[in-house]
Amino acid sequence: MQTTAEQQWTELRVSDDARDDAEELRRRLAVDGYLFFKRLQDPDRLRALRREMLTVMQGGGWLVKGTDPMDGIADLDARCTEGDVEYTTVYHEVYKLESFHRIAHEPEILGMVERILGRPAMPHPQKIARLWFPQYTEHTTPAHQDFVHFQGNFQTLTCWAPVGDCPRELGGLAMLAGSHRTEKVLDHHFSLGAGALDVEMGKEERKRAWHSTDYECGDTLIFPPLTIHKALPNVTEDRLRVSLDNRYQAIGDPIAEHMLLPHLNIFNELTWEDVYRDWESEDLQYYWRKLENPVVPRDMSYLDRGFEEAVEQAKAGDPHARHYLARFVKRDPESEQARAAARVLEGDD
Ligand SMILES: O=C(O)CCC(=O)C(=O)O
Ligand SMILES: [Fe+2]
Repeated sequence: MQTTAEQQWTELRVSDDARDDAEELRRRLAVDGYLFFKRLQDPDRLRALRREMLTVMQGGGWLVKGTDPMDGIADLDARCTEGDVEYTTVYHEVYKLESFHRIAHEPEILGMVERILGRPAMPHPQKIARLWFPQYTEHTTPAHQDFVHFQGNFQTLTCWAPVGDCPRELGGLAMLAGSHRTEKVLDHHFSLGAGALDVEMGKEERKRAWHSTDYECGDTLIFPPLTIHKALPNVTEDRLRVSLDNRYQAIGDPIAEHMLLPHLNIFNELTWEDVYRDWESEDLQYYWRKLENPVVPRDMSYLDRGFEEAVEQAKAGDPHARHYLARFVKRDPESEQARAAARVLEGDD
């Protein structure tokens, strides 16, 4: 058992010994609710991507001027997170990198997913990076099940990997081992942290142990959409945490419509055309259009309920809820939710 000021956790179980054994991989996934591999992905390729991503972030003013982008030394005055206009602006520049999309298609990761699923698979078009500032811990990703965000089907797998080393203080992912065994989507509630939804843990969940590790570049976690997980807080003095969490599904299974769009495009309508503008090759552009996956509508009820809770909490003066609502107003003042948020923040409601 490892202890930091805020967390207690057990080391993640490493499944390197079972890499080629599909049956054993599925058995472990059924027990633990995750699979963890050391250096499943090529660390050099991830380091090259790290340089590219952080160079864009430096250009966007997120890193201390004159520092090596590889060090990821954040300018604390630039702190922002998902939902903030300032975050989307720089994030979407990172999002245009061809290499950031391509890395999700490498055989080392896609092959592993196919072995686990036992079917041909594809990465979701919506790739995701997390660019998490230090000294900003109230925005840490709370405990949740991915299904509330990504939906589609229950076989989808999330693959989380840091882009660079990610020791505990940088705030890597922690898994609630075995928590997928509840076999249902649990209630989630408003939280300020990334994703804005915090799972309501039942008696069974509270008995379970958190598993995490000091991640090294290339290490990869794979888990299904009901496993509860969260990020540890980035308690470093000045380092950005950079990670990928891409999703994979068997070809032919349903996919939720928003997973066909660029991540966070609801905030500024970034299109695939925008993303592809400077790409050198076309093979990964619109690749999913050649594959048959039934598209199902996005279920907004989880986030809508969180919004309603934030409204109630903001009325009672909760600073996190007020901060959350203020983002809606800043982002798109004419939207229905922004108007409701403004009324609450101005005290007219
Ligand atoms: O990296 C994070 O903070 C959150 C990632 C996450 O929740 C996921 O990979 O599903
Ligand atoms: Fe997640």
